[in-house]
Amino acid sequence: MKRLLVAMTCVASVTAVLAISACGGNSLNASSAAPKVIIDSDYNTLSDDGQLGVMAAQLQAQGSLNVLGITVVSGNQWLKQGVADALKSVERLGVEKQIGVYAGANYALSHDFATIQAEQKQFPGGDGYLGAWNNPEPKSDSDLVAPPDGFATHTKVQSKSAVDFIVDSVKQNPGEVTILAIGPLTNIALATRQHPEIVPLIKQIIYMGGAIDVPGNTTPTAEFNWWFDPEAAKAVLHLPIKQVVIPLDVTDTVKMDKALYDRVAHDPTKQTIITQLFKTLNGYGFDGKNGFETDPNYTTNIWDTLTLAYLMNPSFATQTVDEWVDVDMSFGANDGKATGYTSSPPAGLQKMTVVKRFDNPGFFNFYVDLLTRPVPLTLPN
Ligand SMILES: [Ca+2]
Repeated sequence: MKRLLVAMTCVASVTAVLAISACGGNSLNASSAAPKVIIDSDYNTLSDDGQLGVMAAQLQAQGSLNVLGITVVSGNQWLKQGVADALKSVERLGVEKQIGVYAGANYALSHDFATIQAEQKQFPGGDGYLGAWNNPEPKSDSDLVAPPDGFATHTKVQSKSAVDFIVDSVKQNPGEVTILAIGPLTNIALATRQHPEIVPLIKQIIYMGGAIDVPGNTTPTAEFNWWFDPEAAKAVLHLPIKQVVIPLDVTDTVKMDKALYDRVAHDPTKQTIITQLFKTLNGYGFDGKNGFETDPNYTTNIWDTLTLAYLMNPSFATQTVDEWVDVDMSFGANDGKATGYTSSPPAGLQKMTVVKRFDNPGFFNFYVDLLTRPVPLTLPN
């Protein structure tokens, strides 16, 4: 039934995604069947969160998706920097009047830096990536780093908080809102804690998070998003909401290599500000030295972007497991570690769909297509 509905929105198959103009055209208006989403993100200019933002805006422009707003949380970067990057992102894309940016939580519920330092000292390992905690917290706008093409010039953060926006949006669209949870889960935990009446009204949550049957990244056992705020992750995982997990188990098998990078960065017929920024920000790696432009064998995950692909077309997932998923928040060696139970789960857990493998070639076509379309977009108010 669900597949049928998706088919009617012209994104039924991988190939159909590439033939949108034949069935949807550039209608510029999200149709009533278009999924309504909140992108809850530790946003950045054009790493995986920012890439998802571009892809979602393009889907909105063709009428296939209705992005209600972007709610920002600290994670990859501090909240203030994430908000600045998100504001520029929507302005750059020309969707600043349609997609508002809402500021959320600046700190995890209880996983503070003193705890993190103690954990790192006592239980060393992992990739050393602590996201926002790797950098000083910006205290004012003068501490922010401008995107390569400058800060937003006229787009302001919404006055409503991320938590209030999530609560109000869910109440206004009961049973219709999907949350793409592509950062730490602090905003969602706070919204559902303060307004538990929204829980049965949320359609589904699709996470990028967790490392279930594979090693972690930030620590030997924990994936970054759930590690950053394990208390929030545990709270949200326990909510009786339809949930889909895109963990490291699958994102580790969907890597961008030089050939895929080149399809976005170096197609001479499709150069845009997005493809230029993609090259600037991904071609030289996180350290500005090691990336696709300097090392032909370089690879990277494109984690969050899989959540949007799954929403638009669940058949991108070629292998899934239905299991109960929990996360450790003991502030010990396994803080933020995800565990999947295929039977006999502890009390209070929800069974959810865990994606294990993806249709990589199909997904890569979807990814390249949406990242190389013309910008800026022209959308109606
Ligand atoms: Ca993210």
